[in-house]
Amino acid sequence: MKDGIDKTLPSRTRLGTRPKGDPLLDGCTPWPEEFAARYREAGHWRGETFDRLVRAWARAHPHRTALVHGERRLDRAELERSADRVARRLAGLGLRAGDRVVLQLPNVPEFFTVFFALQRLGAIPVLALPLHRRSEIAHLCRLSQAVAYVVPDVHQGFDHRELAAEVLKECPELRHVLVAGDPGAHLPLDGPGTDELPPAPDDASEVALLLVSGGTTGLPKLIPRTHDDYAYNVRASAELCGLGPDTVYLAALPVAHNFALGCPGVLGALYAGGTAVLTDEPDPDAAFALIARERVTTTALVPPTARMWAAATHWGEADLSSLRLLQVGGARLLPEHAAQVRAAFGPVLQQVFGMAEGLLNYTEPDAPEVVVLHTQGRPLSADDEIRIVDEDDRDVPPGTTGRLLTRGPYTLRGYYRADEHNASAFTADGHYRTGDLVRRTPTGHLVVEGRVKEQINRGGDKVAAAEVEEQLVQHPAVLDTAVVPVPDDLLGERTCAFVVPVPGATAPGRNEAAAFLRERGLAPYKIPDRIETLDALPVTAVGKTDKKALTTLARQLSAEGSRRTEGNPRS
Ligand code: OOB
Repeated sequence: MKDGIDKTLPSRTRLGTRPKGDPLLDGCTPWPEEFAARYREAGHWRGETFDRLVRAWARAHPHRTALVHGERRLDRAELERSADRVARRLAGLGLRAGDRVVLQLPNVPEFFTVFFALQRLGAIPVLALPLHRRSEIAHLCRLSQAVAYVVPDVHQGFDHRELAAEVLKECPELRHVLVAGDPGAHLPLDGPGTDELPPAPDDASEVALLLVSGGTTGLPKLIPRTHDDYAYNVRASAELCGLGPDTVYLAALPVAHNFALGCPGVLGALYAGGTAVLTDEPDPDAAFALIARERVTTTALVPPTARMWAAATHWGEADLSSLRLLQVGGARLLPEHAAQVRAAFGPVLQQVFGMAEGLLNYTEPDAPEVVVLHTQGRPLSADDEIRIVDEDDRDVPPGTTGRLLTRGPYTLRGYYRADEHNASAFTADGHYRTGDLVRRTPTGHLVVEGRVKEQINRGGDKVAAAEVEEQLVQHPAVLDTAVVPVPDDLLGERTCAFVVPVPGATAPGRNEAAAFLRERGLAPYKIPDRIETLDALPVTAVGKTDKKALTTLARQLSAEGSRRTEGNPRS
């Protein structure tokens, strides 16, 4: 062993130290060696693997509470033991280092026991969101060639075992479905395993997890995150946010999402020696009771939930005095809404502008009020490189709005197995094109002004227009379609689909379109909120669908719709 790298282990998932031309987890793009060396020298990349981390946490404070869920409490030693048990179970089923496993669990302790079990084996979790359905899951299984899929039994009224049965039919490489809870026709997560585990892989430059991108094209993309880069993401976030042993982090957003997982999230709380409380009920009644009971210090919300919480402080009597940091991100928080949240909770508000692809921006916990209300924060790392450019990739003058490009020690260099998409999603010198329109203030804080990517941000849930269009056009009565955002008071945006019917046919209405898309297995938040019928889609001078014109039209129709509703409250 040299530099913590066990040369006897398969090297196919190593990143960063790879000799030229040696494919890692095939389909990943390593950081060029000069960058990897710089990030190590700077102390960002420390060779920590998540398996070593969970063991170190258990050794340092075995009886400190790691996870709380309802009445269940797991201390750090129990977390490590449960992860080992699941690792032996998975190894007994034949899982090996480098295998991919689609992990679709809600905010329950099993998410982390499975996550760390996979880290123990060097297998790679693909973090599906709880609301993903057949369309997304089958795609993620195929793309990652997953050998196993881990689900809850029933979650929020939805039977994931039935979903898994459908996915199994579509994905021949999927060998096992494991259920946390009543397994039905599948395998229980708790079950017999092997006695002996192989040595844990120890190369931190390997891929530790695959995150799902919000997407802009037809199907979701996967984002490889290495141990080195993600551990840095978590550690630097925890430091900036002032987390420590007294931190009690409430995960009210899905922990499969980067924000609640690692920014600093549950992993940051554990890293700092604190505790994470898991819940799937972000509504103020349930969450406020949990905050009071567990003396929660830190949590992360999307803007619509933050506004609901702020409104609820006016009539609730819960004791929220333990709260020291309220992170809001995932979608634009308007200054007036930021002011409402700050007025309701005090100077604990932090804006976070982040992405699963990497780059994170935070307003500092001690930032002046004007910065917290009016900006989306400053890049986390001194080595985050930011460029703000025009459509020809030329830098815009300081303070001007432009397209945000970035590269750095925790920002991907390429999506997983997506060569063609990568050619346009990155510049030749490795900057990721975020698709966001930003400007930079003299203090270096970014203000998000809009975006150029064809994505609708439904209160933090990302909807790729192209993905919905590709599904909707399969409807027998739909000739053509285009999906655009419409402004919404609560969610910021909702989706509007324009449809052109096949000649002689009647275009589907909203209910029929929704039923059709559900039947095709699309996640519920991607189902269009409005459907409008047109004879033809407007086109630009070069013959492309004119999304700008459609966005304006959708805005007008929705404003007219709400005026009509105001005039006739029963309509
Ligand atoms: C977070 O990650 P994703 O991958 O779901 O979405 C990233 C995109 C950004 O490119 C941007 O378009 C939008 O979401 N976004 C914001 C924002 N935060 C994210 N737009 C305006 N204001 C903000 N504060 O959403 C995410 C990941 C880690 C931490 C926080 C959010």
